[in-house]
Amino acid sequence: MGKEIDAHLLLSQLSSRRRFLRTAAAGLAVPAAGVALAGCSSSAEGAAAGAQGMSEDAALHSGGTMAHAPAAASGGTKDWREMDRMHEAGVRAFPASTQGKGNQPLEPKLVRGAKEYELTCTNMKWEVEPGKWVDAMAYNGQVPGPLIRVTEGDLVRVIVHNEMDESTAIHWHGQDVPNAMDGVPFITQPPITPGSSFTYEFRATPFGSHMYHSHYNAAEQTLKGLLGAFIVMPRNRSVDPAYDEEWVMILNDMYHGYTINGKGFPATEPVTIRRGKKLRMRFMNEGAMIHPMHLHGMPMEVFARDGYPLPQPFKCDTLNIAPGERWDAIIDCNNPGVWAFHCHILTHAEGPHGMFGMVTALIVE
Ligand SMILES: [Cu+2]
Repeated sequence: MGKEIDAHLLLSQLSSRRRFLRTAAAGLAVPAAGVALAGCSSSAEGAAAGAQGMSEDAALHSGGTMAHAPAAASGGTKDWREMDRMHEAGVRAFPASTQGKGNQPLEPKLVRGAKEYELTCTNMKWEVEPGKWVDAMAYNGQVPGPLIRVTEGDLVRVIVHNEMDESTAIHWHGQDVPNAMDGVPFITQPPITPGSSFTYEFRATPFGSHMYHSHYNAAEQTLKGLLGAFIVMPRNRSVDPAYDEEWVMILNDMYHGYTINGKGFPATEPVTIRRGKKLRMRFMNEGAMIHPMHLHGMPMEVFARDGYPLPQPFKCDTLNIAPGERWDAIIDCNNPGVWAFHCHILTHAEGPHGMFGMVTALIVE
């Protein structure tokens, strides 16, 4: 079942851009996207901030986290036609292609009864939006790092090679590991120094949506990309609600702007799903700020927090995800269309120049 879901997810990810473009070419999706995505604009704020006279280039390529924030008007004349043009250009560019893709499933080797993985940490440049390259720190050249998926009770071995110019260590966030495997330098292990390696080994428990990330200079290392999803499938699959596809949505902020799975809008990736299917969301926040994720058009039924099933699932349309938290939800995809899916701290999502950062779309066909 896990394999099926993997293949499904991968397929949907690979084909979503193609399908989006195809329907757009047929003249179907673009008006729908325009309508759906325009629904979250805040024109008054935008107009006020538009008067700052920031150049389009500065707006599209600013990596700064606050560069898009609506600020007090500093004089000048707003040009609503120009604002409309920039808003439209952003939506038309979506989903924009960029180099590099994070969160790719990593296959283990079976070695001495363990699922063995290798992660290599490097400094690199990462294209977070079209043409915008940022300094990143990455596992296996991906931001977020590769997705590791195991089954509850599996013996997991991860060999970490540090090819960066500073030390590091990995914390297995949400896993009940032996103390020595917890990944906190000078508390549970020596740092993994430049050029050296360290091997983590533990049994995967508990099940659920978990994460791994640097616990050394983390405010820089994790926020620059040393993070990833660590998903533990339950041995008894009936503990999960039924679902057809899943969407791992990793949030990050600061150095790379506001990102979903390592990319900012319009380079974020939509998910396309058939009407009537159930989509499982695995939200993870690896950033330094809270991000209330808001889906248009359909509610989410939240059933687990930090991997632990809730005593009572609840419905919402905006789910606040704090740093370190994971939330699991089911979306009953019963409302066709292109639906904006974005952080509702609006300074993380939309400004006078249009949408940016933590914005993507759920496309129900
Ligand atoms: Cu946010």
